[in-house]
Amino acid sequence: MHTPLPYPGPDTTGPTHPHLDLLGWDATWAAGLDLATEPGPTLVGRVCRADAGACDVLVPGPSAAPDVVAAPWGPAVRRAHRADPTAAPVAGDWVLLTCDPDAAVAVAEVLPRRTAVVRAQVDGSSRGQVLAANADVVAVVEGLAPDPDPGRLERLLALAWSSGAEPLVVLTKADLVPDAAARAADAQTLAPGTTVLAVATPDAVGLDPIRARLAAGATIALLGASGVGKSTLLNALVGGETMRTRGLRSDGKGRHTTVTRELHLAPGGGAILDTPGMRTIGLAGADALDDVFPEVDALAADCRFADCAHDGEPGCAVLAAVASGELPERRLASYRKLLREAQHQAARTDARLRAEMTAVWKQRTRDYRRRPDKKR
Ligand SMILES: Nc1nc2c(ncn2[C@@H]2O[C@H](COP(=O)(O)OP(=O)(O)O)[C@@H](O)[C@H]2O)c(=O)[nH]1
Ligand SMILES: [Mg+2]
Ligand SMILES: [Zn+2]
Repeated sequence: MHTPLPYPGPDTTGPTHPHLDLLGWDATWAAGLDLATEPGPTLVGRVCRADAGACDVLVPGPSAAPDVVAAPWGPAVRRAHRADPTAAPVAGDWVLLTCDPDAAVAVAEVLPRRTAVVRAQVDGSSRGQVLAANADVVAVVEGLAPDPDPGRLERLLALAWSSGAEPLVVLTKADLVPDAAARAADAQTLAPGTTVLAVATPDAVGLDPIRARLAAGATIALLGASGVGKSTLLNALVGGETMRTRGLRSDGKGRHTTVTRELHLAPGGGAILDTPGMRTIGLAGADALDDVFPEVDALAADCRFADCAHDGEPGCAVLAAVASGELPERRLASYRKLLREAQHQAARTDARLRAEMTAVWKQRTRDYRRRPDKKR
């Protein structure tokens, strides 16, 4: 019996596709993927909501409004996830859907991520958790009232820098303090090299630079504690109500209207990735700390010992800068705290990698013993 193709899909073989562009697709993505060589009917889509074992995927619709397809993980994705939990599709991921007429729609492949916001797992596992995929900008959101939390800002900035995306600091609730500009300048000292914006979201003050990035097609991930104003900002940027999408069930039968949940399309282009406000956000690696603390990194070049931990060693230029007042003591303490934490996490990851290598060698030894020529 012939089952109709669940989602027919437009021709996406060109360098870019206008309807895919609305989801954030660009020439670079297109260059990395030759749909003509993909086996079977394949459709490109972008994950807007992720569950264990399945996800909602935005796919180009016949009009500008995208369709959303509920798609379970295909066998290759399930295998990849077993080997590495971070391989599971998350909001922002670009995926290939198989829409074979004889089979249900499924996620065949997650395209390699351009950027990923990864936090260390709270359960102490050595694997990270991907909070957002393929953001062009990671906005660290912090409120101006109550006062911004410097340590939290630095921690989230480290996540933003290590994601590979462009970091941005957005200070909300500028309308609640008399001296927003001065406070933004203070916050700038916590984020050297990063653009810091002060916004009053309900008054739409200060949003233009963010809107400009969206209009240029950027995907912006919002990262911040609960209560800092992420949802308010999201609603202001997507116009209160997120773009309506046409719902399409994976069996192709039913159709219902639904609203995207984690990836929100801005009406004028671009997308916003909402992340849950988490109580604990552990660093998955130390690689970004030099970006978050560039002045500490620069001072460290003058320490007598190349591996100086700035912990009382003789000839330490960093401690000298603290003593002279050039480097705030809080800043060094924060750097060292994040460094210790990241090194601890790195040691756990190394232990896992060593265990995995041991398993690989054991398997190779078994395979070797089973080789036919060994039996002769
Ligand atoms: N005055 C003012 N209030 C804000 C601003 N942004 C958010 N809020 C308020 O802060 C509270 C928490 O905001 P919400 O968006 O829910 O924070 P989320 O937990 O990060 O999503 C709400 O009562 C908002 O109305 C702002 O720029 N100015
Ligand atoms: Mg919220
Ligand atoms: Zn030192």
